[in-house]
Amino acid sequence: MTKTLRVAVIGAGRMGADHIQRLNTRIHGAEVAAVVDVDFSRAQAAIEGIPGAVALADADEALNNGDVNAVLVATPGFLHEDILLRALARDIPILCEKPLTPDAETAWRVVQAEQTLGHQRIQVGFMRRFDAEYAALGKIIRDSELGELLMLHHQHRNPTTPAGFTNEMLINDSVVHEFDAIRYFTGEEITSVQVRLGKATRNAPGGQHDPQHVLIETESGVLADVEIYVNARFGYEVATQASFEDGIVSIGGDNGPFTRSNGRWGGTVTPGFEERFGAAYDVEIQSWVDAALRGEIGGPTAWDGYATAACCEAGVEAQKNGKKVAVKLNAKPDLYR
Ligand code: ISE
Repeated sequence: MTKTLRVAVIGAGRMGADHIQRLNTRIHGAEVAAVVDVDFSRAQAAIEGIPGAVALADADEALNNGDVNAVLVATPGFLHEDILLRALARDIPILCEKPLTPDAETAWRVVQAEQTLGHQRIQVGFMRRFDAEYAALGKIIRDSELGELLMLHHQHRNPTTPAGFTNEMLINDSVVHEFDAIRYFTGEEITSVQVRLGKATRNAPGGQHDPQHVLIETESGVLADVEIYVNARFGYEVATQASFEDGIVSIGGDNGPFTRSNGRWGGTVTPGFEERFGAAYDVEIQSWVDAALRGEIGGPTAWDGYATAACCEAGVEAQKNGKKVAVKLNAKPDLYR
């Protein structure tokens, strides 16, 4: 049995570079064996100081490298399908950053390929499931501690958007996290999505309507709403308030340190998602590694990636027509039951 994962990280951009540092310094049972980036100098910079790691310019080279026995995919989503199908053909553990793929049709092809393989190899990088407060709220829901869950109110605010962040990306890149969180909290599929476009900020780049209000329904009728506001300027905030029959639970506020000094009170706002979810990423990657060493996966599946891609597709249609759009899902294969 494999004792150590020798990981090829494909994509050394913002998220890839973060995971390379994590694997190299904080994660047990895994090492960075190779880093691949189309920008070869970026791959070279990423392996600096990592003994035994090689920089490569091509994903195939990494997958055919005998020293590699696992892969972490952190390229832009439109490149995922091809890499995932090749990695599945090698039958090695895969951690794929979200989204699984950018649309339901390609995500379904990945699900089918894994089904043909006959066992689960892909874990999708929905890190919020590994955040301590998310996990605590999930437990309150599953244990029915406060009766039935009735509604979820989500706030998802980013300080600014990177260049090239399109209007569709408010759904595909950002609200995709809430689609996964709602499915995780309720244990149900999402049945419809509606997007309302109200008054917009002058601070959004051309082409983006910001903020947007997303209304979501699940199979049992839990209603959820998301304020997605990606040019909010003040900092980063991902928070949820859950309404139950017997109480209200809030998670995700900035909790301190809270200081009173010099005639003022307050604390600092979290600057970005790396700081907000740094600990969750560590737990997520450790969970992937531990499970992979046992021949399992340790988090969201390719089915979760497919189901959220279908929600995104409905969400982007709803952005355009303002209507409540039904989420279309194929039947869930036995592999994911
Ligand atoms: C980014 O890709 C993320 O995954 C962040 O968690 C999210 O807050 C942001 O909106 C996305 O662009």
